[in-house]
Amino acid sequence: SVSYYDRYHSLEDVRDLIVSYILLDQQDCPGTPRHGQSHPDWLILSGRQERAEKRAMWIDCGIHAREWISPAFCLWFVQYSLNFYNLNNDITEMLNSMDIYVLPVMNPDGYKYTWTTNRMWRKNRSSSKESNCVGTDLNRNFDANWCTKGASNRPCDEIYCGQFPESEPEAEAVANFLRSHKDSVKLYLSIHSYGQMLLFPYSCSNEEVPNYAELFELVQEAAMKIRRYYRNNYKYGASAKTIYVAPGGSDDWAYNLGIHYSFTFELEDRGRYGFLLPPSFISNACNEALLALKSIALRVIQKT
Ligand code: 0X9
Ligand code: ZN
Repeated sequence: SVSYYDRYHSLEDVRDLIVSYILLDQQDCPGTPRHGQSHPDWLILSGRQERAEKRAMWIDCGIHAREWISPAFCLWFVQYSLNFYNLNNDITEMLNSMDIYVLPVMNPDGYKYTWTTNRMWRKNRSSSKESNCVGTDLNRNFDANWCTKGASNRPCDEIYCGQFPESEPEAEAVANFLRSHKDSVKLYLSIHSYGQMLLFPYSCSNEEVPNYAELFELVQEAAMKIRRYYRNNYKYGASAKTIYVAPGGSDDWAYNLGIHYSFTFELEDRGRYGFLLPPSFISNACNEALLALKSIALRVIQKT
């Protein structure tokens, strides 16, 4: 009776729901488009309270519609948390030290569209009177050097930045949430595919962030663990140099808001299947990203 996308506050509430959802294994389309409803829905994972002012981390998945491994990762992570809390030391420490906000699909209308109509759709599904073309790239719609080089002001383009920063309800809702939780949220993570990269700001300029060395060490260590445990290579570094210059991204915006541990992961693969990653790859892709996430989050807990 309660929708999966409703907010949950305790691990027990969601266990059955999440487990059955994961078992769908991409055979069915989770989530429904919510036309007319402006807020994406997240869930909160929370363990035992260890100190008065509990820290938090934020993970969003599915900014880009066709990157199906991304929502799968958010759900994988939720299921892992539910199953291994109090069994695995890392996840137990993470959940006891931080509330974890998980947004499984930031772009539900676009995601739905990739299941019904066009598997390669990237943007959301917003329309305007100015153009016949549909959709804004949500990862160009945040207020970080908005709509400069690496984004487009043409509504028909794949990297259309929208009419103004946070013009899209999905981006605005996430930005509002983070603005109102910025004191507790220490770690921001956005999950994309593909390319196998662990990225940190900036992407919106070639400038180095003040804690570049620290962020570099974090992604380097995470990539090293993936190499060691899964024999898979991930590139790592500042986005502008590692992938490309692109303004208006959520990671850069969150960084500038004051969340100085801000990352974007590009999950498997490196291009063989690309966005069409077969279901048989889900477990490996998610497990290696989970390893990277745990590695980074535990370090951030030590530092904050
Ligand atoms: O271009 C993007 O938005 C991301 N790559 S993707 O292929 N998944 O579209 C990279 C995001 C890196 N960070 C920023 N551009 N801020
Ligand atoms: Zn993406």
